[in-house]
Amino acid sequence: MIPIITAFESSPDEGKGQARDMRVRWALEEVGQAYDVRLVSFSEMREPAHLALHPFGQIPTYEEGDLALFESGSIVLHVAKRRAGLLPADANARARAMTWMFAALSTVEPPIVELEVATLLEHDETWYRQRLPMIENRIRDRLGQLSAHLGDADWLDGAFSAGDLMMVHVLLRLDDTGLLEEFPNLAAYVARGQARPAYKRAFAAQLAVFVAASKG
Ligand code: GTB
Repeated sequence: MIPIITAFESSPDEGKGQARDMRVRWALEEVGQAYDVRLVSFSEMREPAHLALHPFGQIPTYEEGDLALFESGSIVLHVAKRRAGLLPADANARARAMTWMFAALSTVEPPIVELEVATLLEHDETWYRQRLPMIENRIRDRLGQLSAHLGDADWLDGAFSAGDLMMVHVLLRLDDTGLLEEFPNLAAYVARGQARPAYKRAFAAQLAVFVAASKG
């Protein structure tokens, strides 16, 4: 059965692959699982049919037979458990790969999202200029710790895993901030992720949606 995911009909990231369907597409490509995409508009995301799949009215969702999932982390984990390619066979290494997925989502991503929200929605506030460096420093702290862990290794824990996929996609959200470039080994790590054929296929697929939408 071919799973169906949802993605923005017209992504605000303008095809940069930063919306969270990208990590699901990438995971599906890594394991060689074909998939279909249902594009949704912002108004459709608030309608009962979509809310039945995603209680918070967001993308991505994942449907496969009678299984419906939301949350990109849960979806990537499901995909990684179903097919070989994203989780090691050794039980301890597998648990560590999952730990890195959680680290990406619950330790590294939150201050990055905070920066995006501040930049997009709070830039006219009087306190914005004071708050910005505080958020950036919280991100720097995490990047410094991650950089120290990675050292000169290619991936976070042995072979490329779902943990790296999630971490690379989270770090990509720092595009245009200059923060990643302060940590050359992390910038190289992200570039290694982007060089993977599965990443390129996923990126091209989401870009094609944006290009088609722009042509109207
Ligand atoms: N925790 C959930 C997950 O990991 O799946 C969060 C899902 C989520 O934030 N979805 C966003 C969404 O549906 C899209 S990805 N937002 C619409 C809404 O809440 O109404 C977040 C995102 C959006 C836009 C950009 N961008 O423009 O660069 C990047 C990332």
